[in-house]
Amino acid sequence: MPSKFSNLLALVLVGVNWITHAEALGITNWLTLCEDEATLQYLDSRYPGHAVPASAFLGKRIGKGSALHEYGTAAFSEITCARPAYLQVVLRAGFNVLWSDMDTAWLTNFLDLAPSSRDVVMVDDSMEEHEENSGNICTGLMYFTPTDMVKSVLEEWHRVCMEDGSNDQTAWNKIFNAERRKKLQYHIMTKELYPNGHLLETRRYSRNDTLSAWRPAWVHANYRVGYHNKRQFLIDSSVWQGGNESDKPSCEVPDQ
Ligand SMILES: [Mn+2]
Repeated sequence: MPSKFSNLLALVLVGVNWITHAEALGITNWLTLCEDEATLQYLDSRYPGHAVPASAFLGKRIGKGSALHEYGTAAFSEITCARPAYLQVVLRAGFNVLWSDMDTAWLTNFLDLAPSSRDVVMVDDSMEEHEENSGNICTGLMYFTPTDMVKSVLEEWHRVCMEDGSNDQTAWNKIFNAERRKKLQYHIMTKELYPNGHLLETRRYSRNDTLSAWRPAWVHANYRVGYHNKRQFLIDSSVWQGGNESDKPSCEVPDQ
């Protein structure tokens, strides 16, 4: 039976799946943020120049050990609340920044579809028919422009996330729904193009189903936890290009 740690390391194959799809779309200007040493080494050896340790963004190590990946733990909160801090580094340097979870497969380049000249472009994570009404933004895909408004929102996002001990998505929706919605220039992508993982499952989506008129721009393996569940969902959706079990990291790098 594979160890728990081995299954955590195997999540890197879900990341490899994302990278394979992005490269197939001709996207080259991506960085993957690595929150543990084993993942960093594995991805750096295969995609030199693209793998960056989280500490390079934050100036310190955060979290420790396998608790990093366990939803609901304090270490997970620390990691998930770090997201606005990562984004701030890029925005302060004057660049637009697009965040994508790696438990996704891009079938179209988001930047070919997203409107420009918005503070933020987002996707919805609800089962509501109209994405504008849900109040449940998915923080797994967000595109920011470095405006003063955005920088101040991200500061608030980080503070509220840490204060509430919640996760990045709960904190984002709390501030977005409360007040920011009125001030931000935002756009929410249509659910037909950016459905969540639950909706995909409900519709039994498969990319190989040539009879289906439905052509989502991404597949997001959310609404399920862990390597095996996410990988199986991506296989069922006919978008798995993350390689075989035997490709997963074999050496376990202990935490410093
Ligand atoms: Mn995700």
